[in-house]
Amino acid sequence: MTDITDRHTNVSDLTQRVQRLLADIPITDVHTHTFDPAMGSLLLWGIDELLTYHYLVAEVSRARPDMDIAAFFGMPKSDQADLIWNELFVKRSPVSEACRGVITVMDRLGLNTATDNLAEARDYFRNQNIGDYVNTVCRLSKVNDITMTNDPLDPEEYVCWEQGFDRDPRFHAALRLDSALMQWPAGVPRLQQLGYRVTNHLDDATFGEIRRYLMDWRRRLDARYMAISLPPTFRYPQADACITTLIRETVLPVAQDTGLPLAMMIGVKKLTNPALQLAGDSVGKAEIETVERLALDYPGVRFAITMLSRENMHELCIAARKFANILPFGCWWFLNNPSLIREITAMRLETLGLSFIPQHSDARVLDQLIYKWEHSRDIIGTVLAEKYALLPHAIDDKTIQRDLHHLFGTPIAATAGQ
Ligand code: HDL
Ligand code: ZN
Repeated sequence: MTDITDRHTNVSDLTQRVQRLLADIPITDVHTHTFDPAMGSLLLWGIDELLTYHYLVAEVSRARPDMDIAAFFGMPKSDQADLIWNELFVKRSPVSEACRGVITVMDRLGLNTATDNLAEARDYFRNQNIGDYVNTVCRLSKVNDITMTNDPLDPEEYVCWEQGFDRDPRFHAALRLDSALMQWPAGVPRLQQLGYRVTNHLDDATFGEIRRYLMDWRRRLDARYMAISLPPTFRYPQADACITTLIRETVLPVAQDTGLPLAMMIGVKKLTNPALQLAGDSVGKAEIETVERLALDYPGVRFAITMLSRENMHELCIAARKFANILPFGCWWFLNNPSLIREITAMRLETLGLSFIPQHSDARVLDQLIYKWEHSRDIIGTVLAEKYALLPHAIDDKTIQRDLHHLFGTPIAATAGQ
């Protein structure tokens, strides 16, 4: 048995080895809001997009409670960015995770982070072309496989798919279902515009047309999985809930027939503060029994699950121990912070071994891949090294690389039966 001093040396040695090896592991990012560069202005990048990320809008609304948020949203994006830079980075230290992320990106791009203005940063980005810049971001972030969030009902995105484009092999599609199915019948007019003969009535005819929509667009996007975000109040079974009926009658039959995984992101309270727009969503504790019942009733369906409440993450680990068709993934949104990534990763390794996907970036702005993955690799690699250090036998580099490839290199669809 190694004594405490040896153990500490062992941990720091193992941490250095894991981090060194992890730096060369190509990353698969299973959930982002980035887009293939061929999709034009849908892909957000650059300093003004980084600084007006909705996480920072929420934070500047706290720094400036006097500010008229509607007037803020009415400002040109560059003015919004200047205001956020001044309030959160110049007048205050950028210690929040979202602020630190911008600093990390700027620093890795060689930009001065101690500046009181954005002139140098804007000049840098003005001289970038998106094709080369995607390569720069993928090189710095080590991400080589990016899953988008795709919504054919979004008019701007629909045009891209209708016109067709040469796809960048690094960018993969996921068919997002929220606009079609949530707040039923809000999606009906758009589904009808795309030629699907749905009505407001939840009857077999409408179910059949929604299944046709899912099958058509799964194929057109070459989607890796279907995804939907759900409120903490989502329940299954729930006889009188539209969304539960629609998932049962349309999404799950398609998942069963095609083997396409279903990603369910559960626990978001949309527009708790509507004035903040995208920044106005909040979190609520969901019911884990709903996840367990779905996994029990649909053993042939692969459920990739992430939840927004810290308390739900432990329950999800235990549910995943009961059902191999539950795949926990990521530290989502309000959980994507160092203190919680550490806690969640440790509990997952302790309860699930390596049978989970530790992180996704949820990046909305391309450049965020740089910080979201650097910050997460740092923590996840360290927690894994601590677990290795508890084993009495030596762990060689090949073993560490095998485990890291498994944790960071497999897309949701490929992890079936891992
Ligand atoms: O529903 C989702 O996919 C969430 O990730 C939301 O897009 C959220 O606004 C977000 O960006 N979280 O990081
Ligand atoms: Zn997301």
